[in-house]
Amino acid sequence: MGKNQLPKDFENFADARKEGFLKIKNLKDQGVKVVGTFCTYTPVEVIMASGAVSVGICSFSDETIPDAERVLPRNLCPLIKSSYGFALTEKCPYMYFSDLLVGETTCDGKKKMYELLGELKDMHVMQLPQTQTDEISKEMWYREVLALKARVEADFGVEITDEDIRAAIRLKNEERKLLKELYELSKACPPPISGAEQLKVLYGSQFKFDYEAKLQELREIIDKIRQDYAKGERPVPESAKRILITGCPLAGATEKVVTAIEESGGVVVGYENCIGAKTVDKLVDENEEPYKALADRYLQIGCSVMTPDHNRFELLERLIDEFKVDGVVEMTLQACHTYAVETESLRRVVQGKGIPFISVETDYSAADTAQLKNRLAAFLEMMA
Ligand code: BJ8
Repeated sequence: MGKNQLPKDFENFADARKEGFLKIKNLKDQGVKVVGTFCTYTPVEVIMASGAVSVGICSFSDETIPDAERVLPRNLCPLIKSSYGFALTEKCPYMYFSDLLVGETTCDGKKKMYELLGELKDMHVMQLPQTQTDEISKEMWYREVLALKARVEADFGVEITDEDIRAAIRLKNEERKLLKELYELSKACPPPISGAEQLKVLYGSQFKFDYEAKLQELREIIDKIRQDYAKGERPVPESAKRILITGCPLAGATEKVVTAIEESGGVVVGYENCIGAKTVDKLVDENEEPYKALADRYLQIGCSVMTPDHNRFELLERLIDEFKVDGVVEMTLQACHTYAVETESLRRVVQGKGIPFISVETDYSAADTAQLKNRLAAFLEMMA
């Protein structure tokens, strides 16, 4: 298939969240259980192994923030307000159809919001340690993974066998390998796809619930991109400055950051955040005891809620080298203290590699779109 097919394929992923609404309703009608999740630390393989479907809850728009602010303080991260607002208003079909919500004690705002959310929906909170290397934290997280298994089994009246969990781990690993293969295409100079296109696939793939079909679609889109590039298609100019994005989760309203970069002569080659490399960079060990392997892999995710947060910096430095990055843009959400405080350590790491760095703070409104555009355009111009 030729180049003309690709934009349609990207749109197919971009539309996945909306199209998933109907699919999730159909699954519910067939008696399939739905589990809503909020964070990359959730070991979704446990949910998959129970026969339930896991889905990321809507939290990327300002639509429901005024409703949330009737209960929550205004000076709170928009992601937390947005998720809670979607539960209050029942405007997120994924939240509405969820039989169970699973959250983790990540940042303070989120864990306190979960207490209120638990009044509206069935909620299971995993106690996430705040450090990643000591034996007590590892043991605690392992027990939390087992507690999730017990909760899902009890709520859904199923028994997760060893075979079930191993199969779920294999399937999720296959998805990780394909997503990684996809974003690693952007190691090429110039990259074969824009950052906006990469984001469509990374974000949209979360809302495709038929795993076999999803893996097939990912395989096809990767092959098409490769073929077009081999034929000489160069949709991104060689002169575009190669940008790596890091920071808070980015999608929906905050895509304005990607747009601002790519309309100012840059190209986003990678995402070191929860929409990108952070979630897929490492596989779960298929040869270990499954719950131990899950606990080990998930606890090592780099995030500013951990102290210290070496794993974030290790991944970031690796991506800077592998993707020949010209500049790093950090996006933090308003009132996200852990990322905002970590910005200084991050700045030192990035500048230590001799790479320009900028951190921009935003929210889910469109009010700062022009200002973001000016700041990021100036950042890119400085690199020219
Ligand atoms: S693994 S990044 S999804 S915690 S909600 S910390 S923005 S103040 S989202 Fe996150 Fe898991 Fe980490 Fe990823 Fe800040 Fe807002 Fe808290 Fe947030």
